[in-house]
Amino acid sequence: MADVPEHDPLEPHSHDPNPEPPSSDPTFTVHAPGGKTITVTVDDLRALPTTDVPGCYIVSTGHGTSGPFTFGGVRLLDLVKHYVSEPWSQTEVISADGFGNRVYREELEEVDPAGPILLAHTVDGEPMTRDQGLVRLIVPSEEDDALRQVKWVERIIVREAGQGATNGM
Ligand SMILES: Nc1nc2c(c(=O)[nH]1)N[C@H]1C(S)=C(S)[C@@H](COP(=O)(O)O)O[C@H]1N2
Ligand SMILES: [Mo]
Repeated sequence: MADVPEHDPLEPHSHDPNPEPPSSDPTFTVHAPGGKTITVTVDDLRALPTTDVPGCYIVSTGHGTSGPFTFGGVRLLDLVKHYVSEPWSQTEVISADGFGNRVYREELEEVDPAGPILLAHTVDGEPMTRDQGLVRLIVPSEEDDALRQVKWVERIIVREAGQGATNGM
């Protein structure tokens, strides 16, 4: 896509996982295409409809596979629909330690058989801890070294294709 850099740092790439939460605060921000920024707390997230996705694995060649887990949280599609009214076509989900993923609207609307993409706040029925990644992006279809399972989400930039980098990021 024209607005994505040739070497997109948000596409999955070989990566040494950071074991430590970069901060203790799980609050994150949503950046709408029009420039508006919304602050979202874990309580705000818990107040939205929750989806549970069973049978999720965190597959890492480096340190083995863990799971299966049942992750509970808000579908990323539901979050964007809740907070964004402008046209949009992709999101950038970025952690406080700089790790991140580009997630396209088509991936959110055409749900993979493995399950919908979530912003998880619950694991196996218990509140997720900050050490476990609160708030964590869960991409149930991903089996490539956990390169899309972004822990400690700090900001979600919602973009319309063709829109350049805005919001000062
Ligand atoms: N914020 C953040 N999320 C991340 C990473 C990271 O370095 N920072 N590493 C990824 C990688 S490469 C792996 S293997 C898993 C490790 O997740 P786990 O600690 O739940 O096993 O987190 C993924 N999510
Ligand atoms: Mo990994």
